[in-house]
Amino acid sequence: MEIPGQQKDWLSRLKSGLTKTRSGLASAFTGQKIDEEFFEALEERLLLADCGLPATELLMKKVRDTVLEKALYKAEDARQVLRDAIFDLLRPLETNMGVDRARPMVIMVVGVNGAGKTTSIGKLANHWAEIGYSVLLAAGDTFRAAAREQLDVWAKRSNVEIISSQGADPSAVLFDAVQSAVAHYKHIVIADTAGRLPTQLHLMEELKKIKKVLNKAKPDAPHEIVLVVDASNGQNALQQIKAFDEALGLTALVVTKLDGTAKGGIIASMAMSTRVPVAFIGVGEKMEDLRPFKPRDFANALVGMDQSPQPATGTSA
Ligand SMILES: Nc1nc2c(ncn2[C@@H]2O[C@H](COP(=O)(O)OP(=O)(O)OP(=O)(O)O)[C@@H](O)[C@H]2O)c(=O)[nH]1
Ligand SMILES: [Mg+2]
Repeated sequence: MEIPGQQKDWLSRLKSGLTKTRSGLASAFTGQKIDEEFFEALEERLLLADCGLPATELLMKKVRDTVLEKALYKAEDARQVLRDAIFDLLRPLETNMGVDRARPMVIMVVGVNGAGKTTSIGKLANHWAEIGYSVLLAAGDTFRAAAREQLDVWAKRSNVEIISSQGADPSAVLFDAVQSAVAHYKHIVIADTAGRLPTQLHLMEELKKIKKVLNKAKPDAPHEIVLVVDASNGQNALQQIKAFDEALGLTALVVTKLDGTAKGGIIASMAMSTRVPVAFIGVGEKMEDLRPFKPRDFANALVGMDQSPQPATGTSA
């Protein structure tokens, strides 16, 4: 349950997190009127925000068509049209990671080095623990001592349990963690894994093995296979999604570091190129900076509007 104050706080965090991307886009709206120059500037800004060509073309067509259809002439009106078009585009990416559908719910987290896996796991553990779930963290990044320590800090901060073992095979640690969670009737297990590039084939094989082993520990696990992607990787993030999805069959994405980049349009690119939904987005390093992805709020924050999109704008065809 979301309490109104929290929601308001999150909206302002989201807005401030997306400042870099928004100010890039906003410069297209500085003129007064809609003319060819405006359309060209907007197209350029969408591309610079890393929306990618297919999404940019789709958004531009919707903006142009609606402007014509409604005989709009003020650049400011086009802002709302763009917002609605972005909302329509992002809507299919929304998902609800219901953590009540299994007990324990087993979530495997993967991604390239430094994407924000461990931090995001810490934030999620804290979020779920706060609302009353028992969470067990499983340190599947067994080779680096610092990696285990980092997860340990998050576990302590949120007062949740952690299972780790130095130098052990990651599959073995994660197997034990799931077994322990079953035995102790925990709600959620989150399995951290070491960062890796999709081109490191032996490490991708290791992830396939981990997936199999989790399934051995509990026949319907893993319930979620989550790829964490850093938004500032831009178009490269799309390659990561494709490669990890082919290897593992992803169920959801976490898109981090939207605050550190002017490339927040990358989520629009994702909408054109993947079927994997975005469960959470990260807009900062604080505990509260990771929250479920809501296309409506995201579209508003991206173009700098506060109100909700109106459904009858002619952009949903
Ligand atoms: N600004 C910002 N920084 C973030 C966000 N998410 C994670 N970070 C930072 O990104 C850095 C790397 O995060 P980690 O969680 O260690 O990344 P990782 O994927 O576990 O890294 P490896 O285990 O080394 O592969 C840390 O400094 C985090 O604080 C975010 O949404 N915004
Ligand atoms: Mg890590």
